Amino acid sequence: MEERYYQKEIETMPYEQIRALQSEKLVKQVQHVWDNCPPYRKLMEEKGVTPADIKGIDDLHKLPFITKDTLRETYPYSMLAVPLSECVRIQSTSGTTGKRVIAYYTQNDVNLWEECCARAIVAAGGTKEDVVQVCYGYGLFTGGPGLNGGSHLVGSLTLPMSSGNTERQIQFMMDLKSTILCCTPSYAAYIGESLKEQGYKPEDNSLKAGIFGAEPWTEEMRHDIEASLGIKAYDIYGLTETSGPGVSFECSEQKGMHINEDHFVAEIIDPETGEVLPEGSKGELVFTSLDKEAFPLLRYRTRDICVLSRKPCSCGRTHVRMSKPMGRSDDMMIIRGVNVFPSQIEAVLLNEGYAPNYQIVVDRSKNNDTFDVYVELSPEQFTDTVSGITAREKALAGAIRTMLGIGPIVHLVAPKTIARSEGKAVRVIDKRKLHD
Ligand code: DLL
Repeated sequence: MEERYYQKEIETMPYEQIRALQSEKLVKQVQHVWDNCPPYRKLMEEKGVTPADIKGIDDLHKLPFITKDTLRETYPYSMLAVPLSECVRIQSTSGTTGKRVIAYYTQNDVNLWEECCARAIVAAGGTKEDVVQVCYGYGLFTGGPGLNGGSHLVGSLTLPMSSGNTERQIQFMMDLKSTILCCTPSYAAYIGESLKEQGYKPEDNSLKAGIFGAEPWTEEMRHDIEASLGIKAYDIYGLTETSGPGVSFECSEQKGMHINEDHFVAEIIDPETGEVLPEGSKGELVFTSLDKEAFPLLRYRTRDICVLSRKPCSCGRTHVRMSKPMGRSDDMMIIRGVNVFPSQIEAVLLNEGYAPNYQIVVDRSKNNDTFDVYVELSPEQFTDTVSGITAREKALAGAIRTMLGIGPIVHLVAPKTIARSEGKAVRVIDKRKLHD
């Protein structure tokens, strides 16, 4: 199949030209942030850097990092760098109230974000003849809105399904002959299983491709999904802080995701020292957004661990490729596509009158994440009847669902039965094998 591009000139631009473009944009972006974003100006001042020190991309390492904590501390307006009246949209990460990160967008920011998603859709074979079924969540999560906007730009017929209601997903998929499916890989696997349960064979649907991301997934899972749906499955990456999905995406070669380097500069750093590592090293991914107006993060530490490669790609795209994220340098888990911090669960426990003696166990069964929370009862609570305990388990699961958007199975256990550790408490047991 001949490779197609959404913006060929940019996507296949020679490396030297991309770097020149990045340098030009970086100088302007640093000035914009210095002039309009007091929290970042303060960070620059603390590091003794001014816009005059940044003459191009080679000076990037002089700038201070931004972390999720920086963003939380400055909630709710955080790194906003334009008047609110210039903003047309917010999106937000999941998180404890008051600790969410809110990302702001001008109309231009939305346009560029949607273009990135359009590049991903075209790389997966999308055209205006396609029917794109978007079953990422809509709302504050960026998955639905991002792919929805990209699909519009490509001119495809867009089905804004959002996630859930699998029966309806399947009905629309069959009746409207969807050709491209966009959702988390775990939901894609679930849809595949549901189709099989309903007696459909992979060739009964019209799907040709899937664009799956927002959570880690293995090559093995890719093969399972491809076999169950009869499609080619493409990876897509992004995060709310950098606008959402479409920061990088897979092409037909499927050996890493091309980062849209006209908009984002990627660096790999040592998560302990912050030192920039050479190409090919494994480390924490850091992004600088070159064009974002409202929320222009410079050197944002993603906490995702991966490797960058500049090896030429057979698809003709010249933009650097990132490996699938291989882990995180913080304690965030992604369960059924939702970002979960143990501290959020702890906050619910304390709020509901439990002591913070708990353990979270995550596993994967039939391509679906399982999520169990074991919580110790206090000796007073332990005198409850069995039915009383069952009711408490349900109530606690409900409270956690309200906080996270996904519910665990809660197991209330006898006092002092969760192993104590001498050092850091082992709060999370993640049994999923997500990396080869
Ligand atoms: O997950 C944006 C997105 C939506 C990406 C739809 C792709 C598709 P957040 O909720 O802010 O944004 O979560 C960002 O999710 O730092 C990674 O740890 C993880 N992540 C995102 N894409 C992938 C992927 C969206 N393809 C966090 N593979 C990131 C592995 C991913 N992890």
